[in-house]
Amino acid sequence: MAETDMLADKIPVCDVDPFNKENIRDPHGWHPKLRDPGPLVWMTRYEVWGTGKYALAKEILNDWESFCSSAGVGLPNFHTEKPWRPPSKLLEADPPEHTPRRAVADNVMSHSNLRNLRPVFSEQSRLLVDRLLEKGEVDGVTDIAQPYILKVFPDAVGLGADGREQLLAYGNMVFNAFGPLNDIFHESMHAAEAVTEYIMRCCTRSELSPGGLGEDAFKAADAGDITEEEALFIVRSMLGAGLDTTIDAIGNALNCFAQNPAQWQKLREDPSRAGAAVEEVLRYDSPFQCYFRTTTREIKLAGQHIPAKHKIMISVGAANRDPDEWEDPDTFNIDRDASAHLGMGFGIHNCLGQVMARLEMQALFTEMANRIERLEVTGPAPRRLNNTLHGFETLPLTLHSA
Ligand code: OVM
Repeated sequence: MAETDMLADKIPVCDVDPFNKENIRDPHGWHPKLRDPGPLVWMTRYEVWGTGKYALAKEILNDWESFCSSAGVGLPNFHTEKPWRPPSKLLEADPPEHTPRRAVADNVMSHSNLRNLRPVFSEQSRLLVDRLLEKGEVDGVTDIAQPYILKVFPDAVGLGADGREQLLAYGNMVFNAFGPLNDIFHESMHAAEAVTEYIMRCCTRSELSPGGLGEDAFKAADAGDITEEEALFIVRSMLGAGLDTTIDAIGNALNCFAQNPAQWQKLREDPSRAGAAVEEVLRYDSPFQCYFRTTTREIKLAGQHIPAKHKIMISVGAANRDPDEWEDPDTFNIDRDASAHLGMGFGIHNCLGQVMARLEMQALFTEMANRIERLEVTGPAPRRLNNTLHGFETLPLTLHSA
């Protein structure tokens, strides 16, 4: 950008660093500085565009021809920077290549293909709550969210029991790599080689147990719908996207309910509200806070002329609390219809695992609501330091049995 354009005061700017530790810990604290100057702002720290407005975020996500994913959906621009791993064939791809892969992955992760998992998740939730109530004093991340997801999700995909903790290290790397190459990113890449080797092994056909979702992806390759390599990458996408996201969502949900006891009581009175409650958590405290698109051509957007190959940061965390879209956006209220939130994206790249994620969370919160009278945060709950995920490192809780 020519500096004179900026000085002309025509382009609203935001000089916040979304990826410094303070702003990562408290994204809602700086979001007004993203939303208020204008729908589309120039982010001086990284020289990218940005939006925290709901309507504009949706418009961008809906127009994959103008705003592509193949240049990466993080801050690194694949036009000029080498991706840290072979790009995802789903997330970091555009039509037409994206289309058949996504169709297969959608089938694998569809309601009908996952229908047998609901009772499995309910049973695992029951066993987990048994253990939690025996202890009473627990950690929402390390005793609830992590063990639950590390059990049910890899089981569903068909992974072996050994080495699963490496899935967390991998997720941490993947979601850090959507941000800048800062200290947070570098620290998470510490064990990259061993973790990547584990992940790639998990994605091979022979490692995946029969009857799992991983095998389903390879069946589609057998049927000729996608290539063998594409099937492997679909499994890799599941392993990158399927753990940290839901773990952070569960931790955020537990915190929301602990801080808002009246909302927990509402859920207890009618556990069938678990579905609506999950949507409100995803709106109010979105786990995947921000990602990017890249312009494919020169384009006029929100009154600004944007050259081709420019990055635009889309802060769904900010959009999900945009006062132009939501009434009392900073209030956590499970009675509202939050279903139009952008916490699971929008458009052709919207969350592939959304059926699974909802089943997991609804099963857990239904079981907890039936058996837990009250939850209380009993100590410091440090936020997790990740460039794009918003969750807790730990969340000490007292659970009061019903
Ligand atoms: C992928 C991938 C990894 C992480 C997240 C994600 C939110 C996708 O490898 O396709 O979507």
